[in-house]
Amino acid sequence: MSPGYRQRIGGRTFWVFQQRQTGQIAFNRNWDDYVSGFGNATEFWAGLENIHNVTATSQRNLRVEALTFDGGFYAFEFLDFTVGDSSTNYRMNYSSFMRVNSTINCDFLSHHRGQQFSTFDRDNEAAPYSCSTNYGSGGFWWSSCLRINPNGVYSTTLKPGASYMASRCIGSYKALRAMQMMLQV
Ligand SMILES: [Ca+2]
Repeated sequence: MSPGYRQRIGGRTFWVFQQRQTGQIAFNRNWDDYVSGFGNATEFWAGLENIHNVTATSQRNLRVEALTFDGGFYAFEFLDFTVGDSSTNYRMNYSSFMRVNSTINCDFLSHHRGQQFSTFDRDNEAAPYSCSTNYGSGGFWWSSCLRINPNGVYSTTLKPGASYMASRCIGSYKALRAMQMMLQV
């Protein structure tokens, strides 16, 4: 598994806990993999236990960056992001979307706020079917079901579809070329 890494952006330091840019690592993983983490230096999920631990001592700013196949760059930030421990199924919360630090005014995470984590083998969301199974088999804080799919299927070309690594906020669910999720530390 990968422990993620730290990077500087505009004078701030972020711990990158999710990164995808080639598709060489499959993200259709089970609960245990999402808890402990998986991947290599370029493609990884650092694990819910690690993400929980980083937000357990202090609320963090979440930053999500995305690149599109036509050269677009997007960034989104969220204030006071936390992930609970295993007894909550790693429930996710945040206080507000930070428009000032985001490239566009679109909060894809509000739909997911307060949700437990779910994977294809652990359904903790309210849809009468598995959101994970229906949308690419990745793990996420699925609601019923999504506005963003960071751990969805990686496509090497621009294709439409919510099963891909895609968001409603970016071209209305078109496969993205790269994505990072990180916490300010
Ligand atoms: Ca369900």
